[in-house]
Amino acid sequence: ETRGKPIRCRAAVCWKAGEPLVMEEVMVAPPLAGEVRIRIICTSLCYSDITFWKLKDPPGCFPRILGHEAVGVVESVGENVSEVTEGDIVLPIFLPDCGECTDCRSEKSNLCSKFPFKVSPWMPRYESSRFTDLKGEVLYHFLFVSSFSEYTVVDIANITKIDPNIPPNRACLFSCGVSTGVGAAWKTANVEKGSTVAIFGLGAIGLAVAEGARLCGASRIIGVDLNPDKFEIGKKFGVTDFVNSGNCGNKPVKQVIMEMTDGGADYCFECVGAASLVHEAFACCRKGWGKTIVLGVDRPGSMLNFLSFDILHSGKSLMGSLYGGVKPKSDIPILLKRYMDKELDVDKFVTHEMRFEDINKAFDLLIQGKSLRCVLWM
Ligand code: CXF
Ligand code: ZN
Repeated sequence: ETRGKPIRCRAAVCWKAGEPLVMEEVMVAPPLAGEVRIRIICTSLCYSDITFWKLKDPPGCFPRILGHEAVGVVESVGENVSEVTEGDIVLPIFLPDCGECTDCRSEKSNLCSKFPFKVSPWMPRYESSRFTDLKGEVLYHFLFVSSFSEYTVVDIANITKIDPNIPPNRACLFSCGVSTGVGAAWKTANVEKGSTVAIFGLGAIGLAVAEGARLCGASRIIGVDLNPDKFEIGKKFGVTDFVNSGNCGNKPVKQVIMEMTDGGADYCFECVGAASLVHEAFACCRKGWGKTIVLGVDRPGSMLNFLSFDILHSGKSLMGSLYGGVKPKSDIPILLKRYMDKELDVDKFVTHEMRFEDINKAFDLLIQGKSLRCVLWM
């Protein structure tokens, strides 16, 4: 019986930017009111974990427990929590969904205003940590999830209860990457049947956009990447055409795509997190109705600059998409049902599975571009 007591367990702690994680014994405090303590079943790595692990400028918060793509089982709940109970299978999700504010009640937004999303080192409701090391020093949270730990505490606004029959090594992908990419095509862009889509960057997010665009009935899905191996990989995700941006002769990518699409793609997705690629994507979408969706996570402080004429005279839209526009509590069950009905295929994202203690190997694979998703079993 652990309810109400601190739990001692293993976590992979990042002590300093860019250094290998260290398996440590840590203490996880019981959940406060509105919070839930969960035992992580499995967690996968998302490139945002690497981005914040590497972060030197501006400096990140360390020591920190990273990880935000996971599935777990509720161990205990704090006061005022009735939405889930002990034993429920849940996804912790970095984007809060309070269900009550104007934005959560609107179909048009997934950006909660009661608990605004931010990259904070704390819990969302109390600006404090539930983690300490055995000396009593505070360990920081990450994206309100911190799943690189056998136990973590998550706000109820960041929890979605799921069908316990879904295999955990697939369910965890919906906690970030798959939902972000599929959602960007489905919810943010609202890709229509017969559309032409161009995807810049065929990592897991770009490939999830392809999967989403395929589900929406897009007739052409153009993948743009520097790595020629991505074409064969992309085909499995519905990519119909490939542009090798490192080898277009002396033609700019913009010209190649303009020619391929006779005037530009209906929807362009930036899935890398590079300002120059946002400009390239915007240039490749069709005047009048083209939409460019920004999904990539750039360094904090990075800027975009557009000629006002290029906005005014083109009639194009530029949109940001956090978590693919997906509303965690209401849209995740829809996506999971489409997975269970075998419409949405996520198996092909899982390129590796290993034990939690091998987490540094999983980091290396993702950094080297050798994995899409590596699932770690606790
Ligand atoms: C990202 C979204 C933008 C801020 C950092 C985290 N989400 C998930 O990887
Ligand atoms: Zn992520």
